[in-house]
Amino acid sequence: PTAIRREDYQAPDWLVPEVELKFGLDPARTVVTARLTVKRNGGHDRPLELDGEELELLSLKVDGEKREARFEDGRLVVDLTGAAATVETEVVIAPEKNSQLMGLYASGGILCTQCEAEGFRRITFFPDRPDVLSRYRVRLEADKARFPVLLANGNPVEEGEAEDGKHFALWEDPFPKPCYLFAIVAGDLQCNADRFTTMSGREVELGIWVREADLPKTRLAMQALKDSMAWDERTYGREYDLDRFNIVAVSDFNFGAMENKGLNIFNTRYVLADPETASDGDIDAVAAVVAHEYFHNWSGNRVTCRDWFQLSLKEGLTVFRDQGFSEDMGSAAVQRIDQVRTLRAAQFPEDAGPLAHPIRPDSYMEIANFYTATVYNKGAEVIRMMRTILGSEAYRKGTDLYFERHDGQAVTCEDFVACMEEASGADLRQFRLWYSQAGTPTVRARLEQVDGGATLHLAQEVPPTPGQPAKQPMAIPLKVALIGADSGREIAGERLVMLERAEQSISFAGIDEPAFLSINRGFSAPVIVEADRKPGEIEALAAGDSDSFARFEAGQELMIRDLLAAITSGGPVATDAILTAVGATLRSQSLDPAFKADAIALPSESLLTDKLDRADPARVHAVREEVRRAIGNALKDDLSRAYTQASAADPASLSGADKGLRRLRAATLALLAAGDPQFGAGLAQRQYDEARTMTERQSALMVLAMLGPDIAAKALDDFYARFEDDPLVIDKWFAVQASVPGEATLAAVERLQSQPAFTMSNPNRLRALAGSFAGTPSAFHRADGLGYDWLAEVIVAADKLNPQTAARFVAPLGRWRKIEEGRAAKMRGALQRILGEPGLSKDVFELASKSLG
Ligand code: B3K
Ligand code: ZN
Repeated sequence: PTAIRREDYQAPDWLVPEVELKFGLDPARTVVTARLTVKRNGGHDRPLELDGEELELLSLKVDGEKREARFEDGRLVVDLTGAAATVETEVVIAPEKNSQLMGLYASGGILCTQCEAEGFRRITFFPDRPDVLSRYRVRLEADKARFPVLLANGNPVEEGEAEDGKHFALWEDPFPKPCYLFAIVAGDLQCNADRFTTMSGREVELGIWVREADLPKTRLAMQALKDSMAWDERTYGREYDLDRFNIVAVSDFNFGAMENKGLNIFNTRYVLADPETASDGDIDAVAAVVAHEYFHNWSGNRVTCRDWFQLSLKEGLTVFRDQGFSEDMGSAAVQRIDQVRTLRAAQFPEDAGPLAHPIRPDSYMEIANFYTATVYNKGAEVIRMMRTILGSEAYRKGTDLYFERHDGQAVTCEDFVACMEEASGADLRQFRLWYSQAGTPTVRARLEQVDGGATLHLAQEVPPTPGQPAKQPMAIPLKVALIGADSGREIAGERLVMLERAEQSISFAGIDEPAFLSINRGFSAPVIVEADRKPGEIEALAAGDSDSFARFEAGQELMIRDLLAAITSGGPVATDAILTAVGATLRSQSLDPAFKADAIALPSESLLTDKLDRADPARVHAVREEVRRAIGNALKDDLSRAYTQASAADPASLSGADKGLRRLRAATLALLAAGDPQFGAGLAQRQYDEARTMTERQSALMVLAMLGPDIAAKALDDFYARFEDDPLVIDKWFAVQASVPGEATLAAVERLQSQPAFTMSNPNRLRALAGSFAGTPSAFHRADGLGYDWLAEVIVAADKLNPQTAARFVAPLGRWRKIEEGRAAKMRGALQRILGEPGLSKDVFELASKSLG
């Protein structure tokens, strides 16, 4: 496979202003008739070239005349003489055979589509690129009994009976859109119907379409949808634009959800939720994804991407928008901790490894591989930094200008930054490096104090990444405050420091007491800060930084310091500082429970591994466990008290306060069990038996599973029996067992794999097993390398069915540079074996070959 490069972009040769599609829907054999009005774009004499994949062409007509088809490099080439033409094709596709879940496919008796990024070419011949915008008129015809509901983008215009027990529906979408936003659905679905009145007083009919039995589980998603619509009006001045907004949930889906114009299609996982079957985390994720997809209506659909290198234009911005929504609906401080945790868990390793790429990549073999934490989450951080630098008001002026100027267009990241500059008057020339340079910058900080003043010395370094050996200094916005070492008060209030050179010093006047440095407050920039710390400084900040995010960070820094020291020295851990900090957090009267839960959690094994040079995963696990045990033992009373207090959470309430209590209860239970397994087992079993919510039940089940298979057996059996008919909960049953630390997990995973309930063709189920296993370092990194072999086999087998989902499991094997040489060699061996497989997809080939590097 060859690489496609950003710098090779050329405007489309032909535009397609109008599209008329007719679907004769049948799972085995669907006939798609397409009538494209095409217009020559510019003065050239090149033919029209249409993408197509796995299509059986029945006929081709140009301006009503039959034509012989000609293919070049898999594309249908149509010679045209004039400036415009009508091109008609008739093709056959087989949705029920479509295991890739791209294009038109069947999921549990429902026919649905997924077109982003390049799935539309699996439905009909078309210039499948985001800068070709068309108006669609779509006629669906299908058996009425099997497919009573027929949905497409836009507004319904006609429906009626057809021959042989069939019926039809005609839909029109007045907004020109790229074909990746096209969608249809046919199935036996029921609707949770509601309405929303927009800020200009228009009525919008809302529908969430699911199988009848799932209707009661759509209430939370509907509430999230209405909240999102109101929030986007309030916060960004964005109003919904069609008479209908539909969401459909399907069980087989490659990722979370898809923002098709007026017809979002969701993984059931991000729609169906109630407190008995979904944890608080799941419920929050439903709201965040509903919001995210809804927000795309402006950031992505009304203004779309010129080419796929610009993906972060819509994804970074939309993640930033959904983060803002979650911050406003819940606790902003806790949300920020979660966002940063996700960034560090998923994006920092990507940026430090063989798959590192800028948020606006320069090349790809398979675009599906670039729906990454870098494009999404680092992309969101880049938008956040612009808001920090410009201020909220100028930022809003910038987005207003962007939406107004580019409405109906397919544009670039550069167009967005230009709007920000124009609306604010700021100069973002250097800031643009965030779009082009990969790698997480490291900022070194040292606070120097000499009589009456303090100087902050900063230095930055951006590491080399594949294809980018040398980097320029970035523009890094750092929120900084000085905290009095004795008073604990802010002696220099928070200010924004712009670090723009490789080295820079900033002075603070009137500082006449010893000061501690609170830096990158609120995580103002996605960087790694390495600060020179004075004795007692980090402990003091962990106990009392006035910025709650910085306080959390200081606690983490303290834990990381002591854990890494023990891991590298080979000796026991000095746990005093950790115990003091965790104890103080648990006993605090002022901290809120959700924050406490975050603050007492130890940094993950992966995060510790990332900070080491060639780590031994077994050693990392052992040291971390030793500390968990020490906390559980030494702070048993504090933990028990917090556990009991947290048990007062109202099971019927989804308020931030109650969710926070449940979070603290789970965190304290896990530590109590680490300290005293027998006591923990009893406590967890009781919590399981008495559980009223999935949050309580799942956290208890996880603790039991970690205590050993015998201890967990009863609860695991009960869990399965209780939720047998609920696939999303059975996913948890798989995930819990595949997430148990230790080398014995592989055998459990192999047993789970041969369970009748296991299937590789359902991405949620496969992720529950393989994703959980690969995400559990002490299970995955067995010294004998069998964990790698298992994953490699899964990747190869899954690739034959569904390349996109298979490719998602390659990255864990690519982290070999971080792991001690013995295991690293086995990880490389597994990658090599994958690459030796005949008929590998582009998706897996690209990631496996880059991972070997
Ligand atoms: N835009 C889709 C992602 C499509 C992924 C294609 N491989 C969902 C989202 O980000 O909202
Ligand atoms: Zn998105």
